Amino acid sequence: MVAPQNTSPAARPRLSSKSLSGVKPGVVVPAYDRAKTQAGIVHFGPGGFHRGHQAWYMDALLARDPRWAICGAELRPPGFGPALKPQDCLYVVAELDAKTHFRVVGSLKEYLSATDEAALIFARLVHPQIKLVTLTVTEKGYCLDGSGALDFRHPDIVHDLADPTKPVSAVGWVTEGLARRKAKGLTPFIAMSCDNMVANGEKLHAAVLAYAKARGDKDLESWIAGEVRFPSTMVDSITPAADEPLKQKVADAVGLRDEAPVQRESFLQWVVEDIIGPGAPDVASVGASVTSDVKAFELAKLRLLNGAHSTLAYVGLLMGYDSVGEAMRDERLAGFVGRMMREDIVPSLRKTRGLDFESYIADILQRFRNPALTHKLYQIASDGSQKLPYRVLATIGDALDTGRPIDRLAVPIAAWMQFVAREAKAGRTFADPLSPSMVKIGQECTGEARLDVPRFLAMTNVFTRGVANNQTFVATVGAAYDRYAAGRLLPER
Ligand code: CS2
Repeated sequence: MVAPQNTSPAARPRLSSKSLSGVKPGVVVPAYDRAKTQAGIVHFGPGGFHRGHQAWYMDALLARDPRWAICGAELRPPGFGPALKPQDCLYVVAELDAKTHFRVVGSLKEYLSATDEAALIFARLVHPQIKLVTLTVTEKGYCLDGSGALDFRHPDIVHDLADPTKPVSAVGWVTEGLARRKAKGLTPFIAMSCDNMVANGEKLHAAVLAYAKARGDKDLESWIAGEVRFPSTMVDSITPAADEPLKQKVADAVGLRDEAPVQRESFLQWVVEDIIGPGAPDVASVGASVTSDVKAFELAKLRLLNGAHSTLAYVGLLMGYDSVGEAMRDERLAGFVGRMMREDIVPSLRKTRGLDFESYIADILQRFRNPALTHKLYQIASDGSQKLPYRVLATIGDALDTGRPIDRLAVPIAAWMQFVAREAKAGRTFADPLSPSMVKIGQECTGEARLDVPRFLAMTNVFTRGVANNQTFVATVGAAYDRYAAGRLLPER
């Protein structure tokens, strides 16, 4: 009797430049000679989202322009370094959707650690071939306060201002990189945020300028103000964190073991502000949209898709669901989210060419129902204190300013508060930079809105004073909070 073949990933050869020719038929591999590519981009935060999104676009572009390989710079090592380096930074993107595709991406040329390889990262930042510096460091990675300005009390910024030549923050790295290019008489690189924040380019620009000013370097400050471009972007592709079942799926489909695969839906969108201009990679030639009106796309995506995601996360977890797909199978919850998008969020958005709200909403809800992807609600629930201001509270602010009802919009906020209370009382902490204060507030919760809600509203980095002191807001969130305690979170309609 023939022994069954051991198909566990461990039994497969490891993905690398050497083993690449051994991939199974149908698996797409880089359509260029990686040895002939040059790094033209330094990317801070080369995590799963970046490797399934921007690195994918660059992988396509490298087939016709070898100048746009990526040097990955990890600010929170080790990250994926230990998994990717033995694979020559090759990895598989699994597109899991109505159709399934597997592609080996080769655009990530290296993966450098900001703690052990800082000198190498600086050498790249001052290399004339490096034209673009991009970032996916999450909302918290910009060290901004509740108003969106650089937070000079943030420990990373305090650290960096004490010695700007040894930065730990993204703003510190970008500014020091620019300072060293200026000192060498080089043209600046373009600095481009690819994170889920409204006006992410303007925010990075303002943060870097404020930081340069605080360094007391007037010349650098005016050079940055005059010479450096900070285009805004909108980025979109649902990318659940990788897990062991994914590694097995990839090993079966590709025939090689990948310790750092990426899974995502087939939907992919990148909208880039047209100030990116000359000297930048031709991203439009590989499917990105370059436009002067990024803001309308950012607002729509952050409020409709990410706002709905955060609502499903907190309400879904409180209702005992584990994933987006599971929560969407609850027709009451899915119906509620659809109504909130159409009736409460769309009125806060600005129309623009190429964006039809009704079909956009229908597509988003369809994407949430993708049976091929398991997107954990806990993953989306992380960093709530950083995400809710852009995703829900800004929409509430607009509704309050224009007298529109906020009954539905208040639900994700009340759900977040109830989620914090539940988790804290269960002795759990939060994947959130404000976890210590959230745990304290959560543990003190009584279950009564009149006592608990004011404690949350005192979080000035989350709630603007305008919203926190608005009686309609306080009363409506309070009503939703107490409704949950009475066992019914969703409003009648
Ligand atoms: C999600 C996003 O984890 C989250 O907060 O809402 O990562 C979302 O999947 C992406 O923004 C989709 O483009």
